[in-house]
Amino acid sequence: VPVCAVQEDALTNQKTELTYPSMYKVLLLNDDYTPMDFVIFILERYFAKSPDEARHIMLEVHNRGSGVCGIFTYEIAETKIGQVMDLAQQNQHPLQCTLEKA
Ligand code: TYC
Repeated sequence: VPVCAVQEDALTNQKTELTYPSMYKVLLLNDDYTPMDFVIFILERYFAKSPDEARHIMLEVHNRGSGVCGIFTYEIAETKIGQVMDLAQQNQHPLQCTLEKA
């Protein structure tokens, strides 16, 4: 794992290697029922995509089965997945969002 800093204890001279956090891709999965405009809205609201970027990613998911919304640390990825799944469920869309180690 790549080291981002070495921490040295002033009294014992004990060195600790601090490593970068693992990163995770958040993926949207295609289905036959979720409206395209809803997926575009999700990408704008939770992943800060421009309208053009959001449409591009949505079409990639629609045509290829999945697409990357962003790359985050584990906790942020899980939070965003929860937000997406909650809004999809509230609107009774079967949209699926998942994560994959980057
Ligand atoms: N396939 C959906 C439709 O034709 C659109 C869609 C795109 C659904 C992306 C989910 O993650 C998704 N309405």
